[in-house]
Amino acid sequence: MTAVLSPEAGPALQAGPAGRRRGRGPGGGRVILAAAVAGAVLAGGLATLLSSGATGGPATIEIRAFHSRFEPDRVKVKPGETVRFVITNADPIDHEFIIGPPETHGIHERGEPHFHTGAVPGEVTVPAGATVETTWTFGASGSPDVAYGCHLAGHWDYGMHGRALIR
Ligand SMILES: [Cu+2]
Repeated sequence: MTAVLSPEAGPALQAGPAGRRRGRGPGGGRVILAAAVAGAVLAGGLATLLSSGATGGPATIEIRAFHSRFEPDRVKVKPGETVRFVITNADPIDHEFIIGPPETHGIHERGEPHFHTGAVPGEVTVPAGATVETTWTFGASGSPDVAYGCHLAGHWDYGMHGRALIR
């Protein structure tokens, strides 16, 4: 996905303590982000569903934001499944967790408000150090996989996104 970065969306990036390290940023003015995430180690791998709602509630998938990546960056869900995503931000800067179709990510990447109260399912702000949850219902069998990511300036391009594979 091509990113169009919002020039005014950057302040949250500059709160990190790692600004003394310099690295290659996704854009000329984004070196602070690159510094904050330099040395990130991507755990990768497929998540397992932590619980499948024995009481009829939604399955839960835990996601960690760390070094401006999501861990895991691949999760597997069932067609039509409603999943409760519990996102913990282990970084010293805020992030957001947005899950949805490509149109949704396009809107957010273009700079729609970067603060999300959770009123919109699948769209939450995850403040530094906080754990936030949101619920998303996936499409029926045969639906395209669904991406999740953070659209704070430079984050998506850096690699702060993942995919929910509907299998
Ligand atoms: Cu982010």
